Amino acid sequence: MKGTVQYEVVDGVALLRIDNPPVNPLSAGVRTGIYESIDKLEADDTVIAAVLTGKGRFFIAGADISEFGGKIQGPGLPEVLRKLEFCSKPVVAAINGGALGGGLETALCCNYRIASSKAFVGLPEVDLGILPGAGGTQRLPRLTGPAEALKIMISGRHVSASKAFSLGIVDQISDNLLEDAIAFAKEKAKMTDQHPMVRNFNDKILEARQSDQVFQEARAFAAQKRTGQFAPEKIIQCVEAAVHIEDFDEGLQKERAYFTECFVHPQRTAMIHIFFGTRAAAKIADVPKDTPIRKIQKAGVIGSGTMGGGIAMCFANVGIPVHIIDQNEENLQQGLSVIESNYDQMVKRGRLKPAQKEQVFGLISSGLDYSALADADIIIEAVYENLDLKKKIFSQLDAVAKAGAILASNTSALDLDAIAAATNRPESVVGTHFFSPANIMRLLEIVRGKESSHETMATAMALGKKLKKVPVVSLNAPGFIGNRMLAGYTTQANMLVLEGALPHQVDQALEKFGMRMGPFRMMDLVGLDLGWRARKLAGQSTPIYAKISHELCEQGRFGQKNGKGYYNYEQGSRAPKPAPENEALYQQVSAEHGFARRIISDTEIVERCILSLVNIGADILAEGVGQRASDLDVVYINGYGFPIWRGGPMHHANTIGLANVVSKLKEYRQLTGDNSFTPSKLLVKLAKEDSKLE
Ligand code: 3H9
Repeated sequence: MKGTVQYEVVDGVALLRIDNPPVNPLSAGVRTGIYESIDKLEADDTVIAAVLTGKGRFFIAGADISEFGGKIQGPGLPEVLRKLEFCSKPVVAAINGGALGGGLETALCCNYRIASSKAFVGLPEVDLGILPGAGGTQRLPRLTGPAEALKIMISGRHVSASKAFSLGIVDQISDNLLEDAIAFAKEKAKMTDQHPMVRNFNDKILEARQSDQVFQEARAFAAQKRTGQFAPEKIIQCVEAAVHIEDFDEGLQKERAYFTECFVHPQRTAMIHIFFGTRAAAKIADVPKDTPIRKIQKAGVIGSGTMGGGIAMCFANVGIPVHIIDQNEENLQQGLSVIESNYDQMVKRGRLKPAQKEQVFGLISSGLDYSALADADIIIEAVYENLDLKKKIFSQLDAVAKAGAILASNTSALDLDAIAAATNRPESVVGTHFFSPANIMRLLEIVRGKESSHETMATAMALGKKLKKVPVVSLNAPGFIGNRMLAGYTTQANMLVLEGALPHQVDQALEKFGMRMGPFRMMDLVGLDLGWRARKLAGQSTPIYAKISHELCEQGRFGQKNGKGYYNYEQGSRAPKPAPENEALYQQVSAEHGFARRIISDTEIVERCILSLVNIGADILAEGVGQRASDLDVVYINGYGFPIWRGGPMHHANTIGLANVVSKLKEYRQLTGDNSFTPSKLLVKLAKEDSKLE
């Protein structure tokens, strides 16, 4: 059984230390250990109280997610917590670090809670498609009141020790945790009164019976932040039960029933797939775990445009000084003022204190001279996409950067190996493809050149995590992972409009499927003129799928930037309004290119767009450009607004069955004559074997 609980008696107090590295989940060995320790301390007359704590960085990170769906060994968590809660001797939770999910629920079954100032708590089950199923939905509202408890559970956010103290979740903060907890336990053991049990705290529950406004607010919050997800409504129903059901144990039973509903729901499988997929994505199969990682203590960024500025903010936000270089003072000042106004916005929204702004902004320096980057540990180039320019920059960087410094390119489209060849250190060159806005978007594609060393790759992955990104590796191939898949998706969206759908219908169908933003809203946001201008500059003809977009640009409709594109936008607003005036143009372009416009169903829209992602994704896997199917899912969820509760496009394909995917692709090839629907060989093979994309 995984995990143990160490038992020691210190001065009449049983000290129970959970030992299940790295994060102390409640695996079978831990549950058994707690259960048996309670028996032991109950039987020992010399023990007057107990302290429960964790070894390492975590108190307890929750139930052991890797056990989900398997056969349960040892006692179940509810049974263990009941034993803990009804222990006849006072139990103090000494929360040494993170207490998440079942970890916080365990602490809530102790009589008292003391936390170190570095500790944090939370009930993030919602991120796994489930709800706190070990009493959290019934106990937390009794301490914080239902409104705060609902916010914590629906957002899944971590709550700092000081905030937890102010909300009444913990009783004390201590920087001398174990000593204080033991002394506190001894003191409490002297009490003759009954020790507090959270189940008996009813004041905040009774107060909440007066009005159901908190539930209305929680439903509005869930609809906005967790669109399409099943668990949030169940969390709300659990808290309604906590408020309205007199008998605490009956409330627990309700919670159990709702927990089971979530547990058997496909969203749970999808979201746990993403939990493990995100962690798997951070690992590179052939790069050993113990590969040395270079320290990144100073960074450089070339280019102070939108991407460069956003990337610089990522470093400053985690305390790494960063120096930005641009080719002239005017660009630099403009770039810095955008960065500063981003920080000012954060201050305005209360996400940053003014003093913190000074501190982070103060970590960003700038200049025109490359020599200032001589002591940087990594330099990221983020200038516009022009291979010759990038090669020139890399050769200059190679000359000034110290030995061992990593040179990275933010290119989204160019050949990294050609860029690396401009240096004498191709082993230290890597792609770091950030997504816009770089300071916000979590996805980071780490592009592996043919000579990028293990050390460079391991360092880039570790840096991604440090910058609070989700790093995913791609080989150096056109479009890498995300944009290559996106091209198939947007091509289909465009073709659907040529064939008879309207942009808002395509957007609505895909948004109903769960995409955060339909493709035409996205194209309007990015700017329709980018492709149009690039093609004009290169003297290229317009591909069929871009014919409508081309005509819109010819009419001066560039998207949000000038208030009209596929949609219309009012001054200063990003809300799309229908643009019926475009419909004649759609009809005209369709007719000119031989399309007889027809009524297209929402099902066809979703299947053609999403299956295109899947089909290209399968080629990416077959070519080894992406390491695993879950990496592609992680890319799509973190970079392209794919709904997490569907587990990403490849998981979605596995869910509907690869044989169905293949037959649908063939059906659409037949219908449209479009060979891009020819099923990927990998899909055909896996469908024949009745297996899955992995
Ligand atoms: C729950 O509690 C249900 C109850 O309400 C009811 C039950 C009846 N289990 O993320 P990291 C692994 S649901 C098993 O890289 P970090 C993780 O896979 C649970 N394994 O580190 C990774 O393994 P590997 C509610 C877990 O420092 C390693 O630990 N709790 C668990 O960046 C390191 O993880 C949650 O939802 C787990 N619970 O972040 C918390 N947690 O090295 C989920 C982690 O082999 N966990 N692992 O790849 C997290 O949010 C983050 O992992 C945490 C650490 C913040 C803890």
